[in-house]
Amino acid sequence: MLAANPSPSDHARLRILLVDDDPQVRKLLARVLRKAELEVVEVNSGREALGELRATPFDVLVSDVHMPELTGLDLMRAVRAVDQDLPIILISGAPDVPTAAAAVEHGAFRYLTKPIDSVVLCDSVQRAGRSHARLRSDRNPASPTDRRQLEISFQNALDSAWLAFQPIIDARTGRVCAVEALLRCDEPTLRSPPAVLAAATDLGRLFEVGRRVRTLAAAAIEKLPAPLSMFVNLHPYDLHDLDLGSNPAFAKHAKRIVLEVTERASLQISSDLSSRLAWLRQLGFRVAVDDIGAGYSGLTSFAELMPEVVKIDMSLVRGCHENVIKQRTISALAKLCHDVRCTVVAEGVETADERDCVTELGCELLQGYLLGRPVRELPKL
Ligand code: G
Ligand code: MN
Repeated sequence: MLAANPSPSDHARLRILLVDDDPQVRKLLARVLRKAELEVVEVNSGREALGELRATPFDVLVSDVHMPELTGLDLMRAVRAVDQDLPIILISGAPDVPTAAAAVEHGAFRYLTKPIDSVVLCDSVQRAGRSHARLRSDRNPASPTDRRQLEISFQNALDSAWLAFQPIIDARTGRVCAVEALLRCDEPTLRSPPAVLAAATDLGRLFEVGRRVRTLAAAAIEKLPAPLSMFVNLHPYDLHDLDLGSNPAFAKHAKRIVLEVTERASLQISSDLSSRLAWLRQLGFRVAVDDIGAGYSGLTSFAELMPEVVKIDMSLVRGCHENVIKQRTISALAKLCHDVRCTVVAEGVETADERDCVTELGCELLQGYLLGRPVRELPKL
């Protein structure tokens, strides 16, 4: 977790986190910044930077782009998962358009190219620090009580979190072959998973939700009759959380776990993410793209993630037996999936007509109220 509430006003001087794997460049930049009365903490990798950000608040992050392991862009994505506001200044010796575009997309404050002019650097950092202070006071207009209340509600949501399980049925045999684990909690102000995720995002505590879900899922799968699999929902940013593959209790069951990723929040495919996916697959996890065919979802994630499973959104399934366009869409999606040996699940099946229609159109697995509602108990074989 990054330090949740960085407060520049607590510091007379702006605190700058400086990340560069080249010690000479880093020392030089640090000297320039310190001369301008800025407090500088130096680290030589993205990983160390995340550790520092977790421990104490900063006003500005200045990072090199080209670094081994976590690049400046990867670091920026990881920071943005939990902190929308921290100004980030990227520095590159070999600027290129895709990096600049990604920098803009994630709201980098500046993208500076080497050799760095010391006046430009100090000026950018000072302005970034001032804009951070403004952002914070706009966002939290003297309402620490609201924030405190949200923190209490969110903590209660995490503490009371439990999983509901909805069966996924083999259309051919009518048998249960998997369950989807769905987050539920007993916090009255944060009833739905999107509400919990929105609160987590506001508080900069997004990774905590996924970690809690995976802890609960790991415990539940111990009791899930073999060979049933468990589908576990991820927020796209969870793909950047190393805990995903390195939590032993969860990874132990990787072969029985399908990680569902939705395009509800945009998915940033990077080289880092591709290698992360390869690693997760090596551990045995399968990947599903959730909500295909929903208003916001394109086919980008399908192309980029090369999932083992695709879940067709319930908006396409609803009334499909009476709608030729829906039928053609489902049929085309199913064909595309079969061509690349990907399993198709129809979600939100509520009637026998819908069930028969999606089965005929090529969906192998079915999920929906007709076949079983989400319940606390795991199915028995
Ligand atoms: O985005 P995702 O597909 O993970 O969302 C699953 C949600 O859909 C769950 O909250 C679940 O309760 C709900 N759901 C599951 N089956 C049905 C269904 O048949 N009809 C409707 N309306 N909702 C469903
Ligand atoms: Mn899902």
